Amino acid sequence: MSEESFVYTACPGWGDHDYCALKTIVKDGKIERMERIVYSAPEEPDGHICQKGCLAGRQPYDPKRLKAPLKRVGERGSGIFEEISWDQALDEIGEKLCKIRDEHGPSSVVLWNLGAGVPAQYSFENLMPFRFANTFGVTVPLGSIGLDNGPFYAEFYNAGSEFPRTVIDPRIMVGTDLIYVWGCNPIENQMRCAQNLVRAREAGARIVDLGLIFDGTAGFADEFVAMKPASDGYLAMAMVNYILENDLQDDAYLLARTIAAYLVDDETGQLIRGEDGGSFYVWDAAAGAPAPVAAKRGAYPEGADIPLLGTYEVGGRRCSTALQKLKDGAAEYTFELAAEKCGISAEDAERLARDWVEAENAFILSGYGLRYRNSNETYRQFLLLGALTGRLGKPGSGVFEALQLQSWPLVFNDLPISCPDGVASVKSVPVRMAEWFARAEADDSPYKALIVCSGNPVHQQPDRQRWLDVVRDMELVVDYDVWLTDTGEIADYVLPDLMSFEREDLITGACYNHIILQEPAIEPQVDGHEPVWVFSELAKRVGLGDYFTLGIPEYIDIRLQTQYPLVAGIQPPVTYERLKQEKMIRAAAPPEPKYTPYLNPEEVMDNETGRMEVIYAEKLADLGMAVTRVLEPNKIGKSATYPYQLFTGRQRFFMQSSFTDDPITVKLSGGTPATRLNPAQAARLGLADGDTVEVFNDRGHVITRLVLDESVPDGTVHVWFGWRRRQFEEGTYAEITHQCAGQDSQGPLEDKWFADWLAAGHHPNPYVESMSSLTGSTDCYWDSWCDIRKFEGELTPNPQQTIVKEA
Ligand SMILES: Nc1nc2c(c(=O)[nH]1)N[C@H]1C(S)=C(S)[C@@H](COP(=O)(O)OP(=O)(O)OC[C@H]3O[C@@H](n4cnc5c(=O)[nH]c(N)nc54)[C@H](O)[C@@H]3O)O[C@H]1N2
Ligand SMILES: Nc1nc2c(c(=O)[nH]1)N[C@H]1C(S)=C(S)[C@@H](COP(=O)(O)OP(=O)(O)OC[C@H]3O[C@@H](n4cnc5c(=O)[nH]c(N)nc54)[C@H](O)[C@@H]3O)O[C@H]1N2
Ligand code: SF4
Ligand SMILES: [Mo]
Repeated sequence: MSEESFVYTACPGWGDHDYCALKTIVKDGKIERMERIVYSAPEEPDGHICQKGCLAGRQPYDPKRLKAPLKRVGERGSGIFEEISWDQALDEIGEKLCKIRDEHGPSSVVLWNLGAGVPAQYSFENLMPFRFANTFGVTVPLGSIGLDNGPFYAEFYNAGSEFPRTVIDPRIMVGTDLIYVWGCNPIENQMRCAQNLVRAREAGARIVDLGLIFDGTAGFADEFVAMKPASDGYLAMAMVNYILENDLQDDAYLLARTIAAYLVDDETGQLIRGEDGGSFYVWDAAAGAPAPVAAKRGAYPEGADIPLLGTYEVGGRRCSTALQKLKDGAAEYTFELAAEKCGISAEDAERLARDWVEAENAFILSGYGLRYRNSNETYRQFLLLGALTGRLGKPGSGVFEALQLQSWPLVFNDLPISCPDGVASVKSVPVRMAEWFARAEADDSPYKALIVCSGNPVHQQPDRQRWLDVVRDMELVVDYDVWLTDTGEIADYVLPDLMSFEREDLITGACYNHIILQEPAIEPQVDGHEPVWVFSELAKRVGLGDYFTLGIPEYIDIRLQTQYPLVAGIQPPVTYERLKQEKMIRAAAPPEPKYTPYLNPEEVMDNETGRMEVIYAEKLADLGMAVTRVLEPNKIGKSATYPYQLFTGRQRFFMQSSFTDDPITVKLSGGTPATRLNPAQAARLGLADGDTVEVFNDRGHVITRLVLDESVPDGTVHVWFGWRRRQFEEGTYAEITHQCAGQDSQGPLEDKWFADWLAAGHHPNPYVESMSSLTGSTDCYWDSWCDIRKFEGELTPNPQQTIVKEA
């Protein structure tokens, strides 16, 4: 009998932001089972594995996997393909790319690469498409725009930087007194968070879930506060008002770490600056005069008595402190208004505010469940609640905005790989989504080819019909995936990638402070290829072969040659060879404290003042948004005929559109997709459990069976996200969800954000600076409204049923 052995694998459910490395147990050349990873001390107890991770080892053997390159033989979208060889596929794609480039220029080729669901997203799955894009000169729609944006906006206007701010170690919650889970569902969606929520509660924390549907986190929490959609800002601002009205803010913290005391010109809305521009001003009550504070977190004048509130006269102009501005702006947000807008009682609103202030230690744990146009400001308001109470960076307290649960952020030397000619010579052309759509929808669209390397845009970037319209007249559509997705169904060529179990790569998602080598667990189960091979072969055929001569070990060594101290400080230095021996190596991260943004009280922020600016974002003054306020959501499609909020949030057994092919996860998810409705609402509409219903708006429809469910609030129609179009009776929710980051959902505020980001010296191209793709947009899937009725017509099953022609 042969022995068991093991390798490490990036979990195919990686895109849930848990970034787990799995221990893959292998025997006789087959995957036996998945186990939790055992890290070296001090992270040892933190490796975990969830139900999806346990099932992941089935996936390589799934009969529905793409087995060989496919070429469309019927009409585009007819779903009729034949299997072809890799040589034929790459030769034909290469030839078409050359022709399109000759006739229309390289930027007529569009590359879509949204790493959200791909393991490991900080890996060759990203780096190789970037290298190809940046040398070929493709157009890059700012692909991930419209995804997970609010926290990035909030951090940019607070601290001037994004990535290190949205990463947080969930273990810091253990030992706190109070946690407001506000707009996310970690118990079902975020296993790292879930296990630490459980530990936090065991250690005495009270957990309150503020949410829309009664989800798994609501069931786990000590209290569920049922919010109306997109209303959260009213409660958050009422809490801000309560704190300032009752003088409950943490003055010492605000003075030291924020611009609360800085003087703002009442008329222009700009901070008062010294003539040289290198300093700002605060009021010195002892001297009865303004006093300068140097830019970049200068010290306050010695002996000065600096008020945080008040209005003063400086050089004949009326000025107020930033905190005074906030106090004035927040005054309209009463608990009564919050009660009316959020659908809770004023007493509850006040109690939530009081508890937040009075708890010794407390967290707001938000995520990505606020996908409304107005939620960028909501995230700013969460930060504000943290800053006012001195909790950003205070051990035992804090605000999680995003669900980017890592440990210490690790940065690798990736630019030489993604930009082989240097940043200045990068050829790919970034275009903001709304602009890309406007051009692509025009009769004389400049875009002739679409290559999808990661992601499933036809399904995830609705509204779907607009994608179909854009793609219809293209000369070439290629999809590189593991499964035949909704996007693959409309492609001309579908190329099978290997799964993470079959390829070598570096796992760098700061998996609890470890750098891990992913080694193939098994031989490829299909005629697929990993991205280093695929892009090297494609590059040869379009005259870029000279850029693609290295192999995986060489690329890994380049990545490891980073100056970033937590990697560069590892002794002896970490190399591919060392990783081959040791498999995992701990970063030079401190054992304590655990990573949280704002941890260092002396930190100088990456903005002009060097202090947190969440109190008053001067840059937004010309739009009247320097002091945050509650914006209205978009409600695109809402009219007298579309009265219901459509909610298509995460499903615990699917990872976006992944895991929707495994019969076990499909069965656990109910077998077929359903629309869920509150029983009282269904009764009013004359609908019964098990009816076939049509959910629709002016963009499209979806037909499913109806399930009555108390956990869905009145006024909401719920369909789980993830199901493929061919799994529905007819249509799909992606038809009714409105286009993300499209023309309807972007305005002056988003434009300003993008402009400010560039003005701060950032690169507009996500293939150079990855977080740039998150700027200048808002999340807005939930701004979709719909109606629902019993379906009694004839079902015409989804036409794009896929048939692979027998060879
Ligand atoms: N209606 C609705 N729409 C949404 C959302 C929602 O909640 N509701 N959520 C939005 C959010 S937050 C996100 S992040 C996006 C997600 O949007 P996407 O990233 O487009 O979603 P995924 O389904 O994860 O797509 C990843 C694709 O990568 C493929 N894949 C998996 N492993 C590999 C691999 O090893 N190699 C290759 N080449 N491909 C692989 C998967 O099969 C899948 O087709 O969706 C957004 N769209
Ligand atoms: N199992 C699984 N896990 C995943 C994913 C997956 O597909 N499957 N996807 C991953 C990705 S890319 C992302 S972005 C995250 C998203 O994870 P989450 O941030 O948790 O997002 P959702 O599940 O979409 O929504 C969470 C909750 O938001 C609440 N909500 C909706 N509207 C409102 C509102 O107006 N106010 C308040 N207070 N609450 C509201 C709903 O009650 C819902 O249960 O999940 C990640 N994890
Ligand atoms: S939490 Fe996510 S990454 Fe971790 S095992 Fe589960 S599916 Fe995989
Ligand atoms: Mo996401």
